[in-house]
Amino acid sequence: MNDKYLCLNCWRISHVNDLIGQPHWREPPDGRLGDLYPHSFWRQTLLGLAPKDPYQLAVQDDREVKCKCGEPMPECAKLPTERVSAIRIIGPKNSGKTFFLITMLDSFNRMQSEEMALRGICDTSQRFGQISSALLKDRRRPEANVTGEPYAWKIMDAQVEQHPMLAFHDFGGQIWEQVDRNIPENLTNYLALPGHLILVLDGARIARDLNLAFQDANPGDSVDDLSILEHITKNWNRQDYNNTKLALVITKADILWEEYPVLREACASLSKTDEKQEYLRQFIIKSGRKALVIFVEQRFRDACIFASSSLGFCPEERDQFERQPEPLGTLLPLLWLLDIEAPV
Ligand SMILES: Nc1nc2c(ncn2[C@@H]2O[C@H](COP(=O)(O)OP(=O)(O)O)[C@@H](O)[C@H]2O)c(=O)[nH]1
Ligand SMILES: [Mg+2]
Ligand SMILES: [Zn+2]
Repeated sequence: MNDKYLCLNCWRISHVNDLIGQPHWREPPDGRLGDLYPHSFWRQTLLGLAPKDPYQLAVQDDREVKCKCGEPMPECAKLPTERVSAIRIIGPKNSGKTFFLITMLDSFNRMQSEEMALRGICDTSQRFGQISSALLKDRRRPEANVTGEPYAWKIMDAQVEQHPMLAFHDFGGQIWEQVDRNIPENLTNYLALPGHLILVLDGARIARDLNLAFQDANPGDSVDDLSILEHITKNWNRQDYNNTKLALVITKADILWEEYPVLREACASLSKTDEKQEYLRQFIIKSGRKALVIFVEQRFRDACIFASSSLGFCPEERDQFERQPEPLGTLLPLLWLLDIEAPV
């Protein structure tokens, strides 16, 4: 049994054997020898009833099944495949990660595909449903959680067995400002998961960098996109880069597409043609991110630039958005990372 489990508390992936503690030997009141063996031993040998799954056996024997971090490992945390990889979304504070994820998943669920579905790991769907409906139903900004919440989904596909899972930890953006100090273990583990990356580039910040005045930008931000990427890849070797595709996603494209109509086109369809990619590349360079572009092109197995607007419009500064979000371009990066052709 090679089963692996994902701990949503610390983002560690563990082999089932590493989760199971020592048995509690049950000393029976009358000291019968038979009871010194775990229940499953007798069930298995005498009755042939016990399941062979080590997790099940451990539960039957009243053994603790827990992660190295100390949290109990629920059975729902079992991963579907042996070779685990995870797509992660990263980016600075306020860059639009949460909105992007909400609308990406919504678009995925609406996709006209009979074969594919997302399944939240453990209580992900329940928890994520709350922030998701805040935006999609109530048209409000979901409450930001300071400690950050972990979410993970399995990508189920009738055709392909080995899809990566989708993993997201909504870390508060401040975390990047202290990257050289103590990084919490869960962040370290999250960043060390094998798999592809979505790096979110804040369209509002790009607008500011291009001197298009925009109120929503956060002038206080000090951490740039490249620093985040450098931090994540600090201990990577050639092989790690070779295994990783990077989607660079310009969020909040609605702020930019009046001045730069190509960004609207980029939201609508995969701009994998050389010409469109070159335009987007030059656009990012023009915004002052040349070093980032060179870093990405030099190292990653494959990189592609995308634009997206989670809302589909530029909202007025209000508590409740004036319209229902009409996301554009939020699904394309995921389909590209999964090597799936976008449905036309
Ligand atoms: N114009 C526009 N603003 C957006 C869009 N997505 C997010 N925002 C704004 O950016 C803010 C931060 O987004 P959020 O997803 O919470 O950022 P996070 O900190 O990276 O998770 C939101 O409160 C919105 O005001 C978008 O598609 N268009
Ligand atoms: Mg967020
Ligand atoms: Zn753990």
